[in-house]
Amino acid sequence: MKPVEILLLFLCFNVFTFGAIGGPPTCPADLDGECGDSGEWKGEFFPGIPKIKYEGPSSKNPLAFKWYNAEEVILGKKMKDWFRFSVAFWHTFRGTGADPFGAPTKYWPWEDGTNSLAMAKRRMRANFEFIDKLGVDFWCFHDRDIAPDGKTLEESNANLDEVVALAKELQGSKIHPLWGTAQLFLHPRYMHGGATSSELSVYAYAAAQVKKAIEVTHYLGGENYVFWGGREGYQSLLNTDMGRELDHLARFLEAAVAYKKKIGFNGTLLIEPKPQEPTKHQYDWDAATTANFLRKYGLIGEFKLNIECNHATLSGHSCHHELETARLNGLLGNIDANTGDPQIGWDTDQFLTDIGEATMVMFSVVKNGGLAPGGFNFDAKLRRESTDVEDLFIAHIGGMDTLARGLRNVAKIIEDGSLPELVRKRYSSFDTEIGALIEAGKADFEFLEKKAIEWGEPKVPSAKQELAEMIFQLAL
Ligand code: XUL
Ligand code: CO
Repeated sequence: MKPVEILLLFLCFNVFTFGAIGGPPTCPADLDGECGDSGEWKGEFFPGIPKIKYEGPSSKNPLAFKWYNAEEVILGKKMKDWFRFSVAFWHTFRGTGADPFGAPTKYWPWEDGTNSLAMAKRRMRANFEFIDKLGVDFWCFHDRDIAPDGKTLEESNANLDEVVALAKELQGSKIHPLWGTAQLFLHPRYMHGGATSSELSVYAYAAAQVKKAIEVTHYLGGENYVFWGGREGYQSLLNTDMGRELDHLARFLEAAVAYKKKIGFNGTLLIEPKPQEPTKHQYDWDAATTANFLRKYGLIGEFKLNIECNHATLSGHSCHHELETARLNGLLGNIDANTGDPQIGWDTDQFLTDIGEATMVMFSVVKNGGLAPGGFNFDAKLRRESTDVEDLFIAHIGGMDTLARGLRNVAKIIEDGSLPELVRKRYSSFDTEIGALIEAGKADFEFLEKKAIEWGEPKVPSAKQELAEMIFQLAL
């Protein structure tokens, strides 16, 4: 082993060990931030970063919005109400830049290298300063991102309660979780899954963890609760009873619905489809698979979907396709706003920068009349090589501006009217008496055969795809 590899291994080991066992609250030794005896951070976490303002498209200021203007009304709604942007705690405050080949690259000034309760609280303060300066109203979290695991479930719950009490205080009346969730994938106990584990005691543990996560989401005024089944799937069908696992998943979700109602949590329950990673095959593969699962088990009225764009492309669809599938099934609840890389086959969780993609996304959102009580959660992270604190702001501003441009483009397309007209004309043969009979389910095969003989060979018009693409491009 080369010396540099030994050093990397040593660094990884240290980071993992600190993360796993926690430790006494300490202050960063080598940075300017002031730290009191209690481990509390004094002063700003993001000094020099102002409240981010709208400066318009001619601005060259990286710390200003060029397209997102929160109070501006577009298509009858304020931009902030179309988007309901949310910061993902796990990427922004727990992302280290580590990857399977390399040690962390990000050492934020307020981090002390521990997973202690004191550190969790300091991070929570950084979260709310970030949210305030960015000017958004929502945040999303996993239970174990925000508070350290304890030695027992009771201890983990007590840790969570302590951090959540601080979060509640820091939120004030304006900020809430867009959604909360339980982390059922990191701990080794979940290696076979949570709700679909072959081990009954793990099923029970997962249920207890979700119960608590729903409670704290409710306590914080969360508007939704997410189920992402990262390990609810399989690595091999040879050792898997898929039917039984799917039945267990349905029972688990039924119990979550019952508990939500019992405690008076009115937030929407969301399932977040993803085809694979970390398992070879996840049960919530894509929107259509998940809709079928919900229908089969009689859960369709109790859940909506959280569509993540990078998950959509991993399942071989576009984000727009997944959004439309969800919308047409009455299931579009929330968007995890990110994008992948066409050259990379895994979940890269990048901030969206493609204006064309953002415009397609906003088409679905506008057709859906918005997403509330859902919104856009930036389930997106800085690249490993982006290591300045200001990069956290620049990334979010870029993502917000990209989606804002998408919304403005959809408004232009709707106002111009030629694309909707092209689509209307394409199906206009059905806007007839016989078309109406077909659409009402009143045209049987004998009747249609008679018509086919009467009309002879159909004249089939052009689909005008290139014209549609030209109109779309003109709006970007
Ligand atoms: C993983 C992913 C998760 C969920 C919440 O790909 O998207 O962060 O959004 O567990
Ligand atoms: Co996600």
